[in-house]
This record gives sequence, structure tokens and C-alpha cells, in this order.
Amino acid sequence: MTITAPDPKTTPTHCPYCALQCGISLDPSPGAGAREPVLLTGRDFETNAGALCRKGYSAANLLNHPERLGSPLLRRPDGGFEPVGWDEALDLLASRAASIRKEHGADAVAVFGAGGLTNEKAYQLGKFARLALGTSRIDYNGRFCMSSAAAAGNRAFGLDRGLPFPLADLDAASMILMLGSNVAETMPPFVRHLENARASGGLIVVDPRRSATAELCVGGSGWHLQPTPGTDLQLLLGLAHVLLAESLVDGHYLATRTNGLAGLRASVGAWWPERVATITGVPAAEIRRTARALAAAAAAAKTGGGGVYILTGRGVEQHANGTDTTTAAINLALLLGLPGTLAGGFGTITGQGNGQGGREHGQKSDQLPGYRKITDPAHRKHVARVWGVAPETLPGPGIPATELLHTLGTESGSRMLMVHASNPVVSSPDASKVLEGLRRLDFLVVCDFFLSETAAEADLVLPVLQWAEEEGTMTNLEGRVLRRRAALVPPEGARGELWIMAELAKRLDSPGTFSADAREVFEELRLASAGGLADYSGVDWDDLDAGAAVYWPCPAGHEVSRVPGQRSGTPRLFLEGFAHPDGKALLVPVHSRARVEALHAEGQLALVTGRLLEHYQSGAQTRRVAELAGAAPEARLEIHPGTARAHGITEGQRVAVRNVRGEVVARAALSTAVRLDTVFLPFHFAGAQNANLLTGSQVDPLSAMPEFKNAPVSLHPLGDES
Ligand SMILES: Nc1nc2c(c(=O)[nH]1)N[C@H]1C(S)=C(S)[C@@H](COP(=O)(O)OP(=O)(O)OC[C@H]3O[C@@H](n4cnc5c(=O)[nH]c(N)nc54)[C@H](O)[C@@H]3O)O[C@H]1N2
Ligand SMILES: Nc1nc2c(c(=O)[nH]1)N[C@H]1C(S)=C(S)[C@@H](COP(=O)(O)OP(=O)(O)OC[C@H]3O[C@@H](n4cnc5c(=O)[nH]c(N)nc54)[C@H](O)[C@@H]3O)O[C@H]1N2
Ligand code: SF4
Ligand SMILES: [Mo]
Repeated sequence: MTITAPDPKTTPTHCPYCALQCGISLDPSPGAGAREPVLLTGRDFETNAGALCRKGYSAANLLNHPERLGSPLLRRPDGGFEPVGWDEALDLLASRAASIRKEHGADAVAVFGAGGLTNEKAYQLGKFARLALGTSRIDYNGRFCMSSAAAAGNRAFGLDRGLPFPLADLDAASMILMLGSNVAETMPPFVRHLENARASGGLIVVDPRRSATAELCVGGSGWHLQPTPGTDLQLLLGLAHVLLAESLVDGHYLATRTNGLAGLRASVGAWWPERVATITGVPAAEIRRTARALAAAAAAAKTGGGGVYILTGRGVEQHANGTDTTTAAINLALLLGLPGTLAGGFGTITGQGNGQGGREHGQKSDQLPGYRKITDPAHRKHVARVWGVAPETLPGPGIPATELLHTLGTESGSRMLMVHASNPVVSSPDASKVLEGLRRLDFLVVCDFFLSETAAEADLVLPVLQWAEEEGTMTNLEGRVLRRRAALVPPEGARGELWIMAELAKRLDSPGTFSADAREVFEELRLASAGGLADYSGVDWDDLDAGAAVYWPCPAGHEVSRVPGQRSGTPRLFLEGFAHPDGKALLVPVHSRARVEALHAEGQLALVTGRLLEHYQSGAQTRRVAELAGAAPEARLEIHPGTARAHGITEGQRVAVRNVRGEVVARAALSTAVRLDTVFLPFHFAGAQNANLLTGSQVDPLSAMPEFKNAPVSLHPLGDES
């Protein structure tokens, strides 16, 4: 498949990958290669100032990729795929959905979405599931990514927006505490926003690995705390303990802007630093030093010094207690008197391209558009009116991602699944269980532009458009709404997902209207979100096109400025009050619980999983970019030289990493950056190198986020035979 005819003008748009949504320009320049029908360059935008990471630079490489899918593929009885026409594919899909529904009930058909989908696709997917399929069974990969941060933000502030302030606010920060986030690899252009904190000696990184981000703390730029994986909660309780014991908290702020101080005080009373040190491995003196430094910087910030920020990433969230750990980080920020002020704040660094918008518009099992609740009668009524149906038509809440995927094809599980923009065979926890589930299904449909490991399992694969071929909106990590623009004529054979949903809705005699046009869907999304927490009703497509910087909530009637450098909507949340009815934030006491799965049993190590600079997520895209695959061709097991020696493992040796769930084989990469009790694997690789063959299915009780970051494993050195 070849794509030609790029738009003759420069198209300003955004990188297809992560939530930083770096500004890029696409040009039909002769400098572009055959694989890259457009020339991709960094554009001056607030989050990236023209810079891009290696993934972003090479993103256009996938547009004309030889493995790109060019027609629907249907599974033949002999197991292979056969290209079929769109009418045949859609007719078959609709008839299978209808018959499975008739035989087993509406919940027998399930939908799995993603935080990479545009706002319009995410919105329409939720509507399609509830109206056209009539199913409650829709959830998405954001459950693996944002759900604990969202649950904690909602509980404390009454509202969840990753960064409740513009990213550029960090530029003047004097101190930044980063917990479990490795932006130097996961969002390289983010690092420029840490420069002032580094120059002030105030970058504090908490990570069991000396990550690339932790390396930024050297030379007086700050310090690195290296706890045992999964012990951030105790570390944060210890920091709060010091603040309260030494009266370093902001008493006026706590009295006027928060509730719950007494309960919080009681909950941290017993977490003196020496006790925390025995659990976390972080020395008591370092805990005291950190708490005191945060308090001093916060006090200075309120009299004109640079701001103080506490930020979390997946390292603290992807645990069975991720919501409580994030809550403990929020409590720390509240004790310091930061959230909802200009002196600093708390934020969570959203991950996927539309990880923010993707969690607002109704592809979550318990949610309707505008951050509305599917269980709230008033919310149901509003959305049903916009959709032109009776509220009773809307199903109730479904089940969260891990449960949805692990029960497929069982008595209680669904029998048909539609997957949009995710590769769960590689990226979901306890992945062999997911593969078994997919293979038990009556019918699996995957929409993708490549034959991902999940698409390879499908009964029907539908080829879709890529980012540079479609219009839409995305919401970045700051809650700023952006335009994704088409620079290319869509390739023949592939179709937009809005069109696919619209065609299927017709064939399924769905109530409601389903447009194939992104702008029309956006206009409907505005109405559906009106009055909700994530209110987009005042966000205007033409304003976005003109480059206006609009942050939600932005209610109808809000005056939006198109003047460069001016911000509209709500760039800074909570300045006037938090989103709880009394305007106060809630300090929620959280407790250290016995681990569901005891770690460090005889000879076991903690397996931490995460990301490499070169690869994105399940690797379905970046493993197909020669430059990236060349730089990081396989999973390497990061292991401390001392641990390696104890196991008889040498540099480059093949090692079987095992636990009760499975085995991964990877070559050892010796590094003092990991703790002696910890090993690290990236999760970007498939087959025998899939790190998720080892991760467990326990989930956080509040958010249902799985524990990707901490699995007990044992190591077995192998010979060199392959
Ligand atoms: N290159 C690249 N960039 C990406 C992505 C990608 O796949 N590749 N994905 C995007 C997405 S969707 C997301 S969600 C973000 C994620 O961005 P990050 O949160 O930065 O990414 P991770 O590598 O998953 O985890 C960050 C760090 O957490 C540490 N960690 C592990 N366990 C613990 C723990 O118990 N406590 C603490 N404090 N730290 C721990 C790991 O060592 C790791 O360095 O990245 C986005 N950007
Ligand atoms: N062990 C471990 N596992 C993890 C994590 C971890 O840290 N450790 N992190 C988790 C996190 S934070 C996340 S976000 C998930 C992500 O993991 P996945 O949900 O698997 O995400 P991707 O690999 O980005 O998969 C996207 C797929 O959709 C395709 N695609 C891209 N854009 C579109 C589109 O617009 N439409 C359609 N139909 N297809 C599209 C791509 O080609 C690719 O095949 O992984 C989770 N899994
Ligand atoms: S940091 Fe994220 S948005 Fe920016 S170029 Fe890299 S992948 Fe793209
Ligand atoms: Mo993510």
C-alpha cells in the first residue's frame, strides 16, 4: 500500500505517540523518503519547544510501511487470513454480533478501547457499545495506565486532570519531587521543564532504579531515593510523619482548604523514619532531609520563590495499592499547602497520546461522556437526551479491563470482542491468560493498521487510518485540547474508525446517530459533556484550528482567546476551590496493607517492568521502525552485578526469568542502576520475551489497575543454544 498526494501546504499537528503531544509539522518536502510520504519536523509548541524524541522523529516511517494492512482480513477455516471487501467484512461482523447477542445476551459482546484514540473515537466507541451493541462490557487500556491516579484525584480533589496546571508552570519550579516517573526516557522533551529545579538543586527522584531521570539528579541537581519496589506508600507516610512531627505543615492552608487532618495525623503517627527505613531501604536521614527540604522550598515559594511540585508516574501507580500510594503523594502536597495555589501543586503524568481525553468521554466501564457516572440517574438522563434515547436504554456499569480480558469465553465472560488501538496479547497483565481467553472467543475483531500480536489472533481484522490521515482532537497531559490534522489522503483499503462504527450502527439498526465526520462527532461530544466535570461545551473547533490554547473545563459561553501565548478555559484548576461541594480538598488517611502476594520468598527477586526510550508500549509500532528496532532489538534483563554473580550469570548470558505464571528468556545486562533485590524488564517485546507472561492479575481494589511493577521471580542461567 502506498500513500501519495500529501497536502501541498505545511500541516501543523502533533506526534502520534505519548501524552506530551509534541508539536510537529508535516511537509510534502522532497527531503521525505519513500517510506515517509511527508517530512516530519519538530514544531515550536509549549510542551516540546521544537524538540522531539527518537520515536517522534521516526513516526512518519510507519505511514508507507510495507506491513501496513490494506484490506479487511478474514480468518479462513485452514487458519490463514483472506482479504475480503468492506461490505462483506461489515455484514459479517454485524451478523455475528447480532446472533451472539441473541443467543447469549447483550453482554456477550464486549469492546476494548484505548487512550490512543482521538476524543471523537473514544466518545463514539462508548456510544456504539451502549447503543448499537447494547452491551455494558466496554473498558479500555487506560485502566492499565491512568485509573489509580484518576481514583486518587477524584477522591482528594473531586476531579481528575493529570496536570491541573500548564506544564510550563514547572519551568520556574525550585523543587520537583518525581515519584516513579522516568520522563528522561518516556517523554524526553519534558526534561527541559525540569531545568530550573535542577539548577536550584531541587530535583528529587524516587525510583528503585537509577533511571535516566534519576541520573539528572547528579552533580548537586538534587537527589535520588531508591526504595524497594512497592514501598512508596510507606515512604510517603514517613515523609508526612516528619512534616507533622516537626510542625512543618501549612496550618492556615490545612484549616481553610482541606478536611480530614485529624484522621491523617493519626494514620501517619507510627511511621517514624527509622521504621520506614527498615521497609523501604531509604535511610532515615534521607527521609528527614527530603521532608525538610520540601517544607523549606514550599515556604519560600509562598513568599515569591519558585514553585514546588509533586508528580507521580506509573512506577508508583501500577501496584495493587496504587490509588492509596497516589493518595499519600497528594496528602503530602496538601500538607505542604500546594494544590490549588500558584506556589506549586500535585500532578500525575498522563501516558498515552490521548490518555487524558480518552478517560473522559465514556469508554470506561462505569462512565458516560463528560466524566459522568453511568450509575447516576441525572447523568444518564442528560446523555440519553443528547443521544436521543430513553435513559433506560443505557446499560449499567460493565466490568474493568483485567476482569473483562481474563474471563473471555468463560461462563461469565463475553463471547465476542472488538479491540480498538490496543495490543493486549502483549500489554495486559498475566498475558497468557488473555491469550487463552481470546482463543476461547466465538469471534474476535481487531481494528489496527498492522497485524499486531492481538490482530494475528483475530477472526476479522479491519485496517484503519493512521494519525497523519485523519482529523480529530486530542487532550494532552495538561488537559489542553489539541487538533490532530490530516496531511495525507487516506490510503485505499483502510477506513476511519468513525466510519466503521457508523456503518456497523446502520447494520445493527442502532438507535441514535453515528457520524463518520470527526467535526460532527466533536460537536455532539460538546453537548454530551456540557455541565459535566470535563466540560468541553465551550471548546470551538475553529478556535483550536487557529491555535488557541484551551484547557477543560471550558463551559459554553466561555470567551476563548486566539492570541498566541494566552490561555483559555481552565489552565489552572482549583485556584478558587476544589471540586468537592464545600470547595475543600480531602485528606484521605491511607494504610500500609499486607501484600496480596508475599515478595522475596526464598531466593525471589522483585521484577519491575517499564519502558525504554526507543519503544512504544507493546512495540507493535516501534518494533517496525528499523532505526528503533536496530537500537533496541530485544528485551534485556537489567540486573545488578552482585545479584548476577550470586546466580552465576554473566553479561550477555541468556537467563530464564520464571514464576508461577510463566517464563521469559532474555539476555542479562549487568548494571549497578538496579537494586540488588530487583531486576528490570521492558514490556515492549512479544512471544518468549513478553514481560507480561510474569505479571500478576491482582488489581487495586479501588481503581482495578493491575500490578505491573512488582512481580516475584526467580532467575535461571541458560546456555547459549537458542
Ligand atoms: N519511550 C516510551 N515513552 C512512553 C511510553 C512508551 O511505551 N515508551 N508510553 C507512554 C505511556 S502510555 C505511559 S503510561 C508513560 C509512562 O511513563 P513512566 O511512568 O515514566 O514509565 P515507566 O517506565 O513505566 O515507569 C517509570 C519508572 O517507574 C519505576 N518504578 C518501578 N517500580 C517502582 C516502584 O515501586 N516505585 C517507584 N517509585 N518507581 C518504580 C521504574 O523503574 C521506571 O523507571 O510513558 C509514555 N511514554
Ligand atoms: N508489564 C507492563 N505492562 C504494561 C505497562 C507496564 O508498565 N508494564 N504499561 C501499561 C500501560 S501504561 C499502557 S498505556 C498499556 C499500553 O499497551 P497497548 O494498549 O497494547 O498499547 P499499544 O502498544 O500502543 O497498542 C496500540 C495498538 O493499536 C494500534 N493503533 C494505534 N493507533 C490506533 C488507532 O487510532 N486506532 C486503532 N484501531 N489502532 C491503533 C497500534 O498499531 C498498536 O497495535 O500497556 C500496559 N502494559
Ligand atoms: S515525547 Fe512523546 S509526543 Fe514527544 S516526540 Fe516523543 S513520543 Fe512524541
Ligand atoms: Mo500508559
